[in-house]
Amino acid sequence: MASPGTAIATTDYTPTDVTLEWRNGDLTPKTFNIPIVNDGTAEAAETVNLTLSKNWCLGDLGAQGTAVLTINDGAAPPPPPPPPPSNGTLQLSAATYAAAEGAGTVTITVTRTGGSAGAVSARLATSNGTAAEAADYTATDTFVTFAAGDTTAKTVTVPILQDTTDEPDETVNLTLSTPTGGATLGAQTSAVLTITDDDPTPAPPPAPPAPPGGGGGGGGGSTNALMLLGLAALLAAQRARRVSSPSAPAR
Ligand SMILES: [Ca+2]
Ligand SMILES: [Ca+2]
Ligand SMILES: [Ca+2]
Repeated sequence: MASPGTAIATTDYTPTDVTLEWRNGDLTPKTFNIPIVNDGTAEAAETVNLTLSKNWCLGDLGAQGTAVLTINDGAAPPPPPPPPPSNGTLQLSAATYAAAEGAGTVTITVTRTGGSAGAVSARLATSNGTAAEAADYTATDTFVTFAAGDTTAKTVTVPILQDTTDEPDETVNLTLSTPTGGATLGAQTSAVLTITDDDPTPAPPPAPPAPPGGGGGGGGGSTNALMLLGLAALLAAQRARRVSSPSAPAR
């Protein structure tokens, strides 16, 4: 006889209760079928209890009077194999960084995504763009490391050097390379750091003085005043001559 374990009669199997009969002298094993029902539901394996009981006979039941039938679910697809552990992808957090010339330092960030298996690292190095190492910034070349299981972003500090020169904004190239420990590099392996100048543009030099005598037209007011004074002196002299002429002694 089949009775429910965790399986449900009719839903998971057809209830079965059969009588097995051996005639006198018959030693052949007997079989019977229990119909299994596919309910189309994804579920755990279920059980049906089988019990052998004595109906009418002269013989005795053996020790194995019960058994458990396990119905494995046929609806659930096999679980996908677990993905292989990933050691992660390392890359810069941005394509551009910026810092004022007087900032002192700028912080560059490296991220680890997509996995954290094992300890990994990658090399971050600076190189001259239009900025000059030692004059505008301090060259930096270091390995950024992540411990096993560590996905916290890491930072690298690049020193920025102040000066008093008025100049255009300058650039430093940042490059992430040489992944170790099974890590891979992401798309953002290079970036540009811009150092913005903070020095004022010098005042233009004073205009050169106008040449003496004037070149015509553009003479200043002082020149005109000198000319007027000269003219006045000339007129005064002529008037003096006219006054003195009639008083000359007659011949
Ligand atoms: Ca500079
Ligand atoms: Ca400066
Ligand atoms: Ca400067």
